[in-house]
Amino acid sequence: MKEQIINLLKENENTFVSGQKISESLGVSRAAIWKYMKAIKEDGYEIESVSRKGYKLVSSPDLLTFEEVKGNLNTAYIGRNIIYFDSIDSTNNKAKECAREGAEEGTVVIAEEQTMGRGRLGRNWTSPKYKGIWMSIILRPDIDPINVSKITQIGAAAVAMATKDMGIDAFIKWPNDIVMNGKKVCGILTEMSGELNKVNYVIMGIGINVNIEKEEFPEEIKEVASSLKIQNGEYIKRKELVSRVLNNFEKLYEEFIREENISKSIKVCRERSILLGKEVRIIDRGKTTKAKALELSEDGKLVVQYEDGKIKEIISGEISVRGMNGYV
Ligand code: BTX
Repeated sequence: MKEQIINLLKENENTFVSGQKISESLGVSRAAIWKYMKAIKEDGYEIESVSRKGYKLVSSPDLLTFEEVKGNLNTAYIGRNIIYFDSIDSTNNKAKECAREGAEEGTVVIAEEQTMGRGRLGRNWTSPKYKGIWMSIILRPDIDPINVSKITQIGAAAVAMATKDMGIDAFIKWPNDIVMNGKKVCGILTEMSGELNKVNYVIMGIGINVNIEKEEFPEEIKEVASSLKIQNGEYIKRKELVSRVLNNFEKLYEEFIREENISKSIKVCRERSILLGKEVRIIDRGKTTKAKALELSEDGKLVVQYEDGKIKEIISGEISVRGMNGYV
């Protein structure tokens, strides 16, 4: 009911909606409306109430509910169903559960905070409350499982485009991080369930450090992690960024599904790449080798040249790539 009241107030922005109208439209008593209004205000909505005039929505909080995100959303199916949590262990875990129960393609699980956010290979992902975007998109592509890792590149391109649209200059560290000034501001964790030649579902988890302050990062990641706010110097509206990521993602994902290529995503990944043209260290099962990052292939592999002149295509997930003097 809270959502319905918020929607009604939003439809009548800048005007008063009488208690009677709300009561008639939604079939609730005036007393119940009063209670809901109290709860809605506690969620951070600013509502003016004047006797005999009713209620007027003055401002909405930067929450990541569907009601807040949909304002800028222009997708057909990505993010049209948002499953929202104030707090959860991991949105990827929850998304898997929803996918197993049949959630449709494009469903997004989003949380204001993760208590056990996950990175790759069992690492953890710091996800403080109201400070970032912690979300997972459920996808059901009819593709060969070998191509699933391309979805990470699509996600990275979507985030890079979305930040660029908001005037933020972020770069992609192949294959799954977004960086600014050598520090990680976003990570992507793509997981799948499938058989040898069939994908059941894919969960693409995106974690973006939006308004985290420097002192809010745990000591052990202070050197490698940063946020868009720290880098850009300004508070960023998370709900706007979420909708932009989803809008861009749907366009790029559609190309992948319909045309079976990821040219548009690769173009963005190349333009925004932080590795191409640079000397890098390649870490493969504990062994570090120096190489130069030459190119990103059309199907998203990193082409590198080793010091002995040999050229190799690296598949994401196989190895780690680092800059010569640190993380980038
Ligand atoms: P990754 O394995 O590449 O990065 C994890 C590593 O990054 C950690 O070991 C730590 O050093 C560092 N780190 C941890 N938290 C942060 C942070 N907030 N910012 C920068 N660096 C950090 C990257 O894995 C993939 C992360 C995906 C996170 C999303 S959030 C929504 C979804 N749900 C979920 O549980 N995971 C994904």
